[in-house]
Amino acid sequence: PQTAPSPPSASARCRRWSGLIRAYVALGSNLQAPQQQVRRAFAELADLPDTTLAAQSSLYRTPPMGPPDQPPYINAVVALDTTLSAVDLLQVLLGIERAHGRVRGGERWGPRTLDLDILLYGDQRIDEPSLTVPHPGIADRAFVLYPLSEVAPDVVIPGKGALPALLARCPPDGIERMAGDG
Ligand code: A4P
Ligand code: MG
Repeated sequence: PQTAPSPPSASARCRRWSGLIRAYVALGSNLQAPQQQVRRAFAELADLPDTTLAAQSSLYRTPPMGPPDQPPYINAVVALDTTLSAVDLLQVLLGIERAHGRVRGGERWGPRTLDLDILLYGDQRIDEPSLTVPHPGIADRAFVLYPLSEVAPDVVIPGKGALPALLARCPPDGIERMAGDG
């Protein structure tokens, strides 16, 4: 007797080519000339294969979340149009972090030269050991929501709601949009 083919695993589904996807990536840096780290990362993201940099936010100076004895962060968000799968996008982002001398293994939420997090990948929800999308912290972090609102004011975050409602619940505590970047 014939058996039905088993459905693809979550991992296989997320690796499958799925056409052009709008993804949003958060950038953060608070070590070694953070503004330059973020500006350099904009250029590197614009050069990624199979990917177009569709929009970039201003830079924001933000108070550190986590251990308070670390420098302020520079944060920003970009919109990417990509045919890379979510896991391939994560791999190229980790490569850019490594090229910026990112060292892992310090304290939780400790300082870093460059952090690149996938906030959204289309309207997909991904729950794998190495990748959670939407990014789990997205809805509570002013340093993510405010720059995101510059590039995607009305975006809907799967499982969390529309951005304007999330912004209304998240005061812009101490974050400062820097003039002249964008
Ligand atoms: N990973 C899972 N999901 C994702 C995703 N959506 N995007 C995995 C990117 N990576 C994802 O990441 C560890 C692993 O998470 C990756 O290898 C990937 O497989 P990591 O970058 O080494 O860990 P992390 O970023 O240090 O940890 P965590 O807890 O995610 O930290 P956050 O949430 O990124 O916070 N304060 C301000 N003002 N601004 C900041 O940007 N950032 C942090 C770090 C702390 N305080 C901050 C800021
Ligand atoms: Mg990260």
